[in-house]
Amino acid sequence: MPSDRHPLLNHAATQGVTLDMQGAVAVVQLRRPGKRNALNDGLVAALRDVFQNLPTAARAAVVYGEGDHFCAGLDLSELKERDAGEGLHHSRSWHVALDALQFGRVPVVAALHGAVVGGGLELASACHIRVADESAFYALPEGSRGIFVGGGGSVRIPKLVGVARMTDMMLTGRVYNAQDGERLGFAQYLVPAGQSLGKALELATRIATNAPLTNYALMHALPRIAEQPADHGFLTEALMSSIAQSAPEAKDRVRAFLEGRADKVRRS
Ligand code: 1HE
Repeated sequence: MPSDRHPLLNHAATQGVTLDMQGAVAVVQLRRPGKRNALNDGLVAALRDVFQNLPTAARAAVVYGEGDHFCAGLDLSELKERDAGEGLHHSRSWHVALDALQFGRVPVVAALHGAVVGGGLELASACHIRVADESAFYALPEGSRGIFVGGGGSVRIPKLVGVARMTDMMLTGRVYNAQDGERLGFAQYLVPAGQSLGKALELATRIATNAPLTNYALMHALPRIAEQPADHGFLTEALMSSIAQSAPEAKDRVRAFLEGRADKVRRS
């Protein structure tokens, strides 16, 4: 066990979220397969705690689900007794947890398989990269359950696939398969069944070798620049790029290329 492990990570494990380090990659697993990794309050709080307290050695992370499905979304058994005020705070608690993931210290790669539905799709959409295997399918059953997304999905999912497609999914119960999901932007990578975790680990291991300030800029500056008016965006970009290039690591990497010690970009 790493010496900098936060006690909350041990508590998270009792709530169904475990964290293991594989080199510089934090591997986060949802472990509630009997309920298809449906997210109850304990699990959402555990996700928040894990991403707020990643070991300092982590330079990238992977999230995946145990069993046949990534995540069945909100645990519907917790919904029935909630009044409007409690529902508001419940939704905000998801926002805090998924913000901790999206705007934390390291880029997060989701390894998707089986159901990626409802709050499961909201969780996946908070990750920086999504790798799906051929068993993955995407849906927003909230529409059929008489509710609305509450885990940030109305903000994040249209950024992946557009407002029109999300509206259609919620109005009609439309389900997208893995092939269509990759074509439309739910996932950036599609791999054979059973290989999403391996591919996600491979990508995260590569991401972990980037300069930390480059990863920080991509996680924290890029999405905010996308929300800014162009003239604000250009200024934010200039500030971020000047900070990134001033780091000693950037100087070393550029020097390595100029001295023929770094990889060239090659055709894929
Ligand atoms: C659950 C949940 C859940 C499964 N809450 N218990 N999400 C949904 O509307 C999706 C609901 N789930 C499903 O459509 C299916 O379960 C799956 C397609 C994901 C998987 O099917 P399958 O055949 O592998 O499993 P199953 O037999 O349906 O479920 C196994 C058990 O998990 C069963 O409980 P059991 O005690 O009878 O064994 C299910 O009741 C339970 N289970 N999914 C509670 N979601 C922040 S707002 C977000 C809003 C939403 O996410 S709404 C969408 C909720």
